[in-house]
Amino acid sequence: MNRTATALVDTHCPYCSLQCGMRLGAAASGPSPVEIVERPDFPVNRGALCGKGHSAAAVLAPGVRLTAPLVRDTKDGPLREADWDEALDRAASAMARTGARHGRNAVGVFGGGGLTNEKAYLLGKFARVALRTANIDYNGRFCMSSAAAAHRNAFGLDRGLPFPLADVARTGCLVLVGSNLADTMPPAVRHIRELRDNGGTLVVVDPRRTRTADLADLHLAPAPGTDLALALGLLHLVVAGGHVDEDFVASRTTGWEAARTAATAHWPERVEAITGVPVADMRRAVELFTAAGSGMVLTARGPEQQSKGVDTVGAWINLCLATGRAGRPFSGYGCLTGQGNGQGGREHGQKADQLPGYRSITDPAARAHVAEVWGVDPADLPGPGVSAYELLDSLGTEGGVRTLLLMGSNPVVSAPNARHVTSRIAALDTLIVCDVVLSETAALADVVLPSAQWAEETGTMTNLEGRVILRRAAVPPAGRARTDLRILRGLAGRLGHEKGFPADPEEVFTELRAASAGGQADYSGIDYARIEAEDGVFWPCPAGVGGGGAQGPAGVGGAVHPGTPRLFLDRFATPDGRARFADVSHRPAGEEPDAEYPLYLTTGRVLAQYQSGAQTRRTPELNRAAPGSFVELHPRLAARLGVAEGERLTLTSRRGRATAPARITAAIRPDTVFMPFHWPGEGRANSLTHDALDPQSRMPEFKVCAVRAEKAPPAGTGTAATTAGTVPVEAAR
Ligand SMILES: Nc1nc2c(c(=O)[nH]1)N[C@H]1C(S)=C(S)[C@@H](COP(=O)(O)OP(=O)(O)OC[C@H]3O[C@@H](n4cnc5c(=O)[nH]c(N)nc54)[C@H](O)[C@@H]3O)O[C@H]1N2
Ligand SMILES: Nc1nc2c(c(=O)[nH]1)N[C@H]1C(S)=C(S)[C@@H](COP(=O)(O)OP(=O)(O)OC[C@H]3O[C@@H](n4cnc5c(=O)[nH]c(N)nc54)[C@H](O)[C@@H]3O)O[C@H]1N2
Ligand code: SF4
Ligand SMILES: [Mo]
Repeated sequence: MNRTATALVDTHCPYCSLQCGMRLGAAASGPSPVEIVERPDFPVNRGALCGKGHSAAAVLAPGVRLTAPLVRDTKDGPLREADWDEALDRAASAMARTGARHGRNAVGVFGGGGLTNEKAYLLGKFARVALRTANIDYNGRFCMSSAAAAHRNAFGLDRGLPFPLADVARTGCLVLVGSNLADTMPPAVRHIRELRDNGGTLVVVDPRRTRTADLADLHLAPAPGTDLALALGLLHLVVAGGHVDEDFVASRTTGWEAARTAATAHWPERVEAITGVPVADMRRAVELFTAAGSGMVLTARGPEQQSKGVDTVGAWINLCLATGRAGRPFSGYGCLTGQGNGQGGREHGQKADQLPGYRSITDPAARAHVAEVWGVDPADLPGPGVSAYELLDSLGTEGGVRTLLLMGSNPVVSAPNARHVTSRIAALDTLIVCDVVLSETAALADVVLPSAQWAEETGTMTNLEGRVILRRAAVPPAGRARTDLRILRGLAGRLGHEKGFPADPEEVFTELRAASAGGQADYSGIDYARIEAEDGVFWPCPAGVGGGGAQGPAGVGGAVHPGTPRLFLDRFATPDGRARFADVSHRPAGEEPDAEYPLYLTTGRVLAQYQSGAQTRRTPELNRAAPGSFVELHPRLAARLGVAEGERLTLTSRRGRATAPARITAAIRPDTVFMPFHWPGEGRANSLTHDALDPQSRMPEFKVCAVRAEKAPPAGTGTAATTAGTVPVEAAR
């Protein structure tokens, strides 16, 4: 098949939630069929791409990606190539067998926030209609579920940013809490530079002085897991300083009295003792935030990936509400979503408790609506299943999931307490993985189905702004790879559902529009042509009144809904239109340092690697920039441990060990060490992390656990810590 792109195709990056616009042309040479060129017109990135976006074409090369289905004949045998019929037959019969033997909920589905809306939608439908299992969840639970829950608690609606990203440049003061966007969303930095040019100020809250913190007027460095106390302390100072916007609180909110009382109990000296942030810095932060007429607080994974992430985000929202910095132009709270489709991926049904259109699976009216679109009896739709970590924790157990279909995640590297998760995966009767590459998790599968990716297929994504955008196929899938939609159709057909699983993305999108119509995330007024014409459309966007309905072309015959770039300006999405304060108080992390494990471990990302690294560790240019794991630590701690720059350090937690070279920097608190989580093997950060979950969002506490550190012998001396159960990339290729 000819894999040369003929015309220039406008599309978006395969990686993070900015979904930077880019243009694909035919590659003049090299293993990849396409070349990435600049697309200056897309408003989010205005032509800029980070190194990951620039180098994304590398993963299209046939030598890098999977090109044929693989199966394993015995549990311990090797993977071998198979034809599609054999691979799909095996996968479908394993699902049917497990369902018949152990009940429908013993078949599980685990999705990903990188999947297109069409894939996420069809995967949810596949679980509920073809498998009829309750047990579907996805890696977005690891990503921003705490912010999602806090959003819904406060505003009645969950969309990452309630305004376009470019609005950031026009606020008075931006507070970034636990976001290192200079590394994780580099093109966003230009909006921050513009903010500074416009006279706005930036406050960054991060236990490390990151490249993002270097851009700030003020950097607060709380101990990991103490943001809740910090936000309450700031609110205390807002009250004490007379900065409460009484009119706003009275006319547009509820619950202020309880929130104020909780803040009163978090006086500044108490908060300094908990967080380590000096009272003077807290005062300065409040001054900056209240000085201008507008302000924004944006959170990312720092405060969210905590066992109290929902309460923590709630406390930051309280700060916005008390000061009237919400529901007004260039003010508000937002969450910087993470994965390419972290937003849309959770709106259309891969989350355990949700149906398409951000509907609740326990709401009878929602069930009736979606069941009608799907042509099934509402009573046949399963109820809510368990959350991502709980699903992984149940694998292979009595009453748990015995056969798992995994699409778009690599939990061997990215799940908390990964040694345990890897052993649970090994206990499955059957693991079926759809992936682009042979990830560490795919390497453990019984059936591996090679999926089309990004430039090889068409589909929509919803970026961090709630902007629905379109990726267009530029080349056919490499080798025998197939789109995930086609894979789902193949599996559904074998499970007796010949109809209802179209493989054409536009057809799936049309059905998604109907399923979402009337829901909170209403896409019914959006279609592919409109997205292309308008550089994306912001949801909610209901179909035109009196038009062809959700099934017809968007808006035909009625007023065309313009989409909703800015939410909440008139009212919040709660029943009474008012935002709700959260009644929250500080509490410790699930695991705090003690005599045996005296240090905080926190984890996160580096610029040149993406997530579990499945894609970016296969990109030579990125591996040169970020070749492996490391442990960041303060010079004082390094001196105490007797470790020099580049020497190997072993971290031990109650769950496992990890070893990586020391990177010594005064930019981190002396009581805290940091590891990026992109690598498997002995440098795997998630061998250490804690599986404490937030009680409401079920988000794991990736950002806080307790470890001890010891200097390790040089590599190759045979006594270094090893990590059982992982497959090095080389071996897995
Ligand atoms: N290069 C790169 N970019 C990415 C990704 C990637 O893997 N690599 N992944 C994408 C995805 S899915 C996501 S979710 C986003 C994540 O984007 P970010 O949230 O920006 O990334 P992280 O590095 O996980 O965490 C951000 C910061 O939180 C800080 N932090 C740690 N503990 C705490 C704490 O207790 N409180 C506070 N306030 N801060 C804390 C860390 O020091 C870190 O600098 O990035 C997206 N973009
Ligand atoms: N310690 C620690 N751990 C963390 C975090 C942290 O901050 N610290 N962050 C967490 C967060 S925020 C996230 S989002 C998770 C992410 O971690 P993962 O869920 O592992 O995400 P990825 O590494 O992006 O894995 C996506 C997989 O899907 C494949 N893929 C890509 N596109 C497609 C497609 O279209 N179809 C199919 N079938 N497959 C595709 C990729 O090749 C890859 O193997 O990690 C979490 N883990
Ligand atoms: S910032 Fe995100 S979307 Fe933009 S090029 Fe980099 S990885 Fe891609
Ligand atoms: Mo994420």
